Amino acid sequence: MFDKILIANRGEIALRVIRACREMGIQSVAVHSTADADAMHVRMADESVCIGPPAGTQSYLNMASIIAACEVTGAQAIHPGYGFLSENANFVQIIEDHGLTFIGPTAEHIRIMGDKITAKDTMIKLGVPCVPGSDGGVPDLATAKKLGEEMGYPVIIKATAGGGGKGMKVAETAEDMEKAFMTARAEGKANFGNDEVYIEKYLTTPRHIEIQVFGDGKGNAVHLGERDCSLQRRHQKVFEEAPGPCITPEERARIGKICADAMADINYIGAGTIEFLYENGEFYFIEMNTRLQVEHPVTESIFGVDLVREQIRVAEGLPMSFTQDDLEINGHSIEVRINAEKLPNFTPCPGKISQYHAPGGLGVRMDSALYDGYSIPPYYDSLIGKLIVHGRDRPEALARLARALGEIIIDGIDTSLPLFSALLAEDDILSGNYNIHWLEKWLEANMAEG
Ligand code: MV4
Repeated sequence: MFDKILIANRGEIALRVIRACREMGIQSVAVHSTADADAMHVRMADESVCIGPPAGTQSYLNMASIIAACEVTGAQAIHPGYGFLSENANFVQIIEDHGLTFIGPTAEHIRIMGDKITAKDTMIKLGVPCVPGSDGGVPDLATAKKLGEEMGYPVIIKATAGGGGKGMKVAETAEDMEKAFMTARAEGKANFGNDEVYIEKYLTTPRHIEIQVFGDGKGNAVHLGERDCSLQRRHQKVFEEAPGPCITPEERARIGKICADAMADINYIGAGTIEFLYENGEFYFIEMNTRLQVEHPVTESIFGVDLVREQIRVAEGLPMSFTQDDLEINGHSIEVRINAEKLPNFTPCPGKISQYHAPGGLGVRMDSALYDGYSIPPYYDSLIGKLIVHGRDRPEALARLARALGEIIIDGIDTSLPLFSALLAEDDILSGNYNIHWLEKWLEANMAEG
């Protein structure tokens, strides 16, 4: 059993892991940059180690410093949180070479899912439904044009190493193909050092539905239903909920079993998310994330499980503390991401928090590393908190969200909070009638970006 875990992250997710460690009687080690000496994760952990200057590349991404911090403190395992080194197969390899344990999937699974062509190929073989498209990579423009004719336009060209919307171009017609193909290639090369691309039928109005999976690495795996994360701006999620407002229990059971069986087949270990586009009652796999996600609390709320605790258990070689039959959905949960950003342009807005008051009461969870007088440094992601509400049903969760938004005080900086109150006045949000394009269209109509 681990008696000390190092958390290779900062902010709310570092607190999330420290809390799980404390409940399990495990000591926690925080690492931090010089800019984060006063951060809450440093205060809350049992020990802390400074691992470098402010820039993420020199601190939270600095593998040598993080390994050294383990050796100095005697930590036996590393939890990567999300972002930073959480999906870096080389990091996992280095951790294992030092006789330490990575709390997450194997380097091999991270590598497979990190390359989207390999991921899709793997999922097809495992019986997971995918978006119709090219069989693997598309070598040249002539092949791309031929595929476009065969599949029918619109199609989408994606870089196999892509992410965050980079290296992804839609061709509405044959005339668009040359530019779309060349641009996707060039973006793949420039951003990820990989110019391999593949082609898919472009789905015009899907929802983003993702299935939470969890494996013990020994051939046992479960699913914990879906999250609807369709409300995004520039590929950043803004509002997430579980269960999905448009998914029936039968659909959930069917796609959930397909995902759990696939993960059992490959001996997947730990938490994973299988992303789908959902249109006209069909699920189409697009990619898999081999980490704990930002929005995991909505799943925790409706299933009453602690996913970080389970990650630590399976990393120790213990079984998961539940089986598929134990998992039952209770009510509805919604998360909103609170960013240090100024509307209407979502400009990053770091600075000093003059006053912070977290909302509370029944069904309200606020995951944040803020405190009165804290200065948000300008070097990292603008996420400063997640408000997660839970109710017996969706209307109750929405009412709690509105109530909790009224209680929050974050003074001294601008935040994305006003957006959420505005969204709660929209019939489409109240009825769950939205797809991946809804938020961008709404922002265009209501925010008049300056
Ligand atoms: C698509 C798609 C439509 N058809 N693939 C965006 C980022 C990456 N995760 C996959 N993405 C998309 N892939 C096909 N075949 C539309 C998107 C997409 C999107 C997906 C999920 C959430 C928001 C989105 C916003 C724009 C485009």
